[in-house]
This record gives sequence, structure tokens and C-alpha cells, in this order.
Amino acid sequence: GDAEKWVLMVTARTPTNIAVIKYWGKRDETLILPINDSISVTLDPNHLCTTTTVSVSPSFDQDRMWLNGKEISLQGGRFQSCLREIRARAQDVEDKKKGIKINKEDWQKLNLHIASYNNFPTAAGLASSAAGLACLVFSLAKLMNLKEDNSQLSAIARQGSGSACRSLYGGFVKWCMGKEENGSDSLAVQLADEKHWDDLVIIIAVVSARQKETSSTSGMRDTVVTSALIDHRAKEVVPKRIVEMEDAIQKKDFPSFARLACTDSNQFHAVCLDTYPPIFYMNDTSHRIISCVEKWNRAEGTPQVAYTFDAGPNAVMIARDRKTAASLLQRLLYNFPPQSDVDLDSYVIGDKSIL
Ligand code: 2P0
Repeated sequence: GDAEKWVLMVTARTPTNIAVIKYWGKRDETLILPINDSISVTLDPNHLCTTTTVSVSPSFDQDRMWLNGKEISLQGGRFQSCLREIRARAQDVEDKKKGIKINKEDWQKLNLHIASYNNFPTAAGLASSAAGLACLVFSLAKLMNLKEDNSQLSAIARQGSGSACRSLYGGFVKWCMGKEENGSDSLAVQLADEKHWDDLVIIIAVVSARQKETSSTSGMRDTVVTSALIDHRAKEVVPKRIVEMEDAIQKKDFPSFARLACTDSNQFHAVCLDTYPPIFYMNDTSHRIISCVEKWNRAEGTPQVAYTFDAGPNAVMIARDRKTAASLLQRLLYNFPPQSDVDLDSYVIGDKSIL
């Protein structure tokens, strides 16, 4: 009847995040608990982001999800964990205008339709899962009127994809690895908001839009099992860098920030190389970009640009200010001329986009 015809929906948008102290390795694969803390910067929501609309209606006969217009399965354990955790915390919802009243128990039997879009190529390996899972959890939490704060929601998003927990906040974010076996204290906290250090400009050079060969999930599993260096990184190196990075962010100390971000990216890739069989995420173009930035930073006597690479060859560069970013773009265009078949494209992120 008419009572069955209503649909209630919520739309949210979540940017992706880029780690400057990397997460690599789990101590619990199901709960997604990491072996070290990590720190990231969340991008501007106008650029690389996911937009998700979640809807509920008594006429929906099962939970369904579409990604970029194509239906995908919700059967995976990670989606199911997120849906279960959110439904368990659902509250009463009332929309007086539409005459809808949902009691919290009703959420257990009501079905959801979820439509999610990335405004950037999913295949380019630009941390699409981070924005996607964060947005899914956030929009469902709004729909079901959860009382949890963003930090508590981050612990749910974490169970969808580790790096997703850091996208619940803007600015600089720390994912605390936590101590508890049940993961309750493995969550994200905001270190500084997006206004704190807004001189920084992030430029992403898409070196290859091909899908990566080794998924992060299986890559980090292999690293934990086979690398002789990962323990040293997780226990000795990262804890010190986390303290130093938090300090550099508070003080807006760019030279320290750049040194920590670059060396941590390099160590992450060294640990990948130390995995057996070895994992190669960077390619020759990535290495040339590193050389180019290092040479420039050395010539200037103080770092102008930091670089960091994730589980793929694409370069994320962080310029100290807008003027430096303009100069960086010039250098990139000179060294990697776009008219050839070199696969280099650039995105400029930040309030003050240059392109
Ligand atoms: C990071 N990466 O801190 C690191 C640096 C890639 C390199 O988090 O298995 O997609 O879903 O927890 O979060 C990519 O791994 O892996 C990642 P799961 P995730 O951003």
C-alpha cells in the first residue's frame, strides 16, 4: 500500500587521504588492526572524492550497491562488517514532513540501496577505497541517526579498509594502532584541521592509470610474513617518526615535514622490495620524479617539495606554498613533456588550484 512507497535518503561526500607516515602491515586481518600508527593529510573535498547516496525503503527486498553506476556485490566480509556494526548502533529516525517513523529495531529488517561515485578513475590506484569506505560508513551513520562521533565511526570504516578510517576527518589525521584485541581503540584522531596549514599545495602526477598488480591487502600480508626489515620499521622507526611528524605539523616546519614524508615513503618501498617475492610499486618514471625533486631540494638548500608514493607508481608531491607549486609544475612539464606518449597527467589539489 501507500505506506510502503516511501524512500528516505542521505548523500555525503568524502575526500581521499594520502599517508605521510605509512600504514603497511596488519596484526589482525579480520578486524584490520595495523602494526604501527600512521599519519595522513586529507585532500580537498572538491578534488579526489567519493559521493555516496544511501537510501532505505520498505519496498527494497535486499541490500544492494552500485559503484560508478555498475552493481557490485555486498557479500564480502568487509562490507558485511561495516553494515553489521552500523545497524547495531542505529537509532530511531523520524521525518515528520514525509510522515515516516523508523524505530531502531526496524533497521535490522529494512534493506538499503547504496550508490557511490568516484570523481576520479578508480583504476588509477589513487586510494579509492579510503574515500569509498569512509563515505559509505558516514552516510549510513547519518541515515540511521547514529550517536557516535567521527572517531568512533572511523573504527567502523577501518573494518572496511584500513586507510579509510583516516578519511573521516579533514586536515592532518593520525590512525592510532591501539592496544585492544577487539580493535576498540584502533581509530582516527584529527591532529590539525584543514585551515591549520593551508599554504601547502598537493600535486598528483598520474604516472600510470593501470590497476596495480599487487593489492595492498595481499602485499602487506606477504611483507609481514617474509620481510626481515618490517619489524624494525614498525617497532623502532615509525614510533619515532610519528612523534616528529606530529611536531612538524604543529609547528608547520616544512623541512622536517618533507624529510619525514620522503624517508617514510622510501622506507615503505624498501620494505616492499624486502618482501619475498619482492613487490615493485614504483617504476622508472617514479624514480625519475624522486631524483628531480631531490636535486631541486638540494640545490635550494632547503626542501621545497615533499614526495610520497603509495601502492602504485603515481607521485604525490606536496609543495610548501603556491609559488613553489607553480615552479614544480613547470619543472614536471619540462622533464615529462605531455605531448609524447609519456603517461603523465597532473591533478592539482587544494583550495588554490593552479591548473
Ligand atoms: C597508507 N596504503 O597508509 C598505505 C600506504 C598504501 C601504502 O593504506 O587491506 O587499502 O584495506 O587495510 O588501506 C593501502 O591499504 O588496505 C594503504 P586494507 P588499504 O595509506
